[in-house]
Amino acid sequence: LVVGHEPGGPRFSQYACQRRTTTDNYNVVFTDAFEVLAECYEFNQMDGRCLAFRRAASVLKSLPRGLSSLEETHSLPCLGGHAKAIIGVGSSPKVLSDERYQTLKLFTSVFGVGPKTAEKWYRSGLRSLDHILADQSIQLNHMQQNGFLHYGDISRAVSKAEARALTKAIGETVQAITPDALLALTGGFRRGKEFGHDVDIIFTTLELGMEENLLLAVIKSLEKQGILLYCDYQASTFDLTKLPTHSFEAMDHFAKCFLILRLEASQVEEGLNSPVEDIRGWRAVRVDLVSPPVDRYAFALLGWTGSRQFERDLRRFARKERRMLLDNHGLYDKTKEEFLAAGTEKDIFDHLGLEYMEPWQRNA
Ligand code: TTP
Ligand code: MN
Ligand code: MN
Ligand code: MN
Repeated sequence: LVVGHEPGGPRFSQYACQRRTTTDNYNVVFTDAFEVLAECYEFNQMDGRCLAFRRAASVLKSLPRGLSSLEETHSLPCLGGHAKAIIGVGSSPKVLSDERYQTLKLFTSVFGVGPKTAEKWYRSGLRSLDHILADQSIQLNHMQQNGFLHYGDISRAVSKAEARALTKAIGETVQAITPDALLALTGGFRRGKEFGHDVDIIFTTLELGMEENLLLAVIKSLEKQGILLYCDYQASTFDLTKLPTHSFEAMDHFAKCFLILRLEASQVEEGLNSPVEDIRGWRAVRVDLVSPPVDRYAFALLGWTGSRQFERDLRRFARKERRMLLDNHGLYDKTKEEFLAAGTEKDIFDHLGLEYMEPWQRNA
């Protein structure tokens, strides 16, 4: 592998936002191994190591071909000794067969179950989903109840055709409420992924301040259409005077909802992604809707398009290289002591002095 330098920037920057990363991953064996380890460190709350392996995976995802020798890793950033050892041996991580890892992975696969709850259940000796459902002492919250209720459907991947059908349905619902709206399919599908775990859609009103009402009206309409299986609505806590947050992991403050929707097989040209559900005639799908004020639309769209690693590095790049603070709400220049406005994602890249990356190049 020849590590060259493209004009206009380093090909292998330490920042994911300076590497063009498509969905073609030629090092999936290694990146899978790294991501398993990252997840394992996450379960053990070892955030530094977790991030190190996520970064290492992200670098390999940006390579134009598969690694064929350990020497090739020497010119790459973000690959620590541990990561190189794994590439050298080429073995899959031992934690894969670890009972704790497997159980925490299983528990967190339920919608509404995070690492903390999974850990608590694991410590009390529970090892399977049936154990949890049979345990009278466990109080599941509404979200978790629905996670279990629709587990089979929502643990199966959502196809691009299914995402398109849902975008059409939501688009028509929005249109019926207000013809003046902006709407986009975001998340992994905007990055060109063939499959995802949910469908992320962003929309807003052209009239500033009406966006939250639009989201509430959409939810009401979905309920009326009989396709709303579950809704966790989070009202806006957006405060336009606040500086962008330092922590990436925190959720943004826009009005949003985490839904489970009913998708009819007849809505999807290619049919549903699963034979069983196709015979039944419908499936449940996880859908996220977010409705930012129109003047923040570009920031929110950039933030919700991901990938998570791409977003983390955009923020880190802004902070470390530009003395700027970026999050889903805005961009603040600490030197000029002012917010920088943006009407498009391109404006944000321009403010940061970064070459524009298309959504399909953000699969870091
Ligand atoms: P996800 O839907 O979790 O991830 P994804 O679409 O990249 O992949 P998948 O196919 O597994 O669904 O999140 C999409 C983006 O949304 C991600 O970059 C993080 C961002 N996001 C926010 O910025 N704020 C939020 O409150 C939430 C819930 C997500
Ligand atoms: Mn998604
Ligand atoms: Mn995801
Ligand atoms: Mn999502």
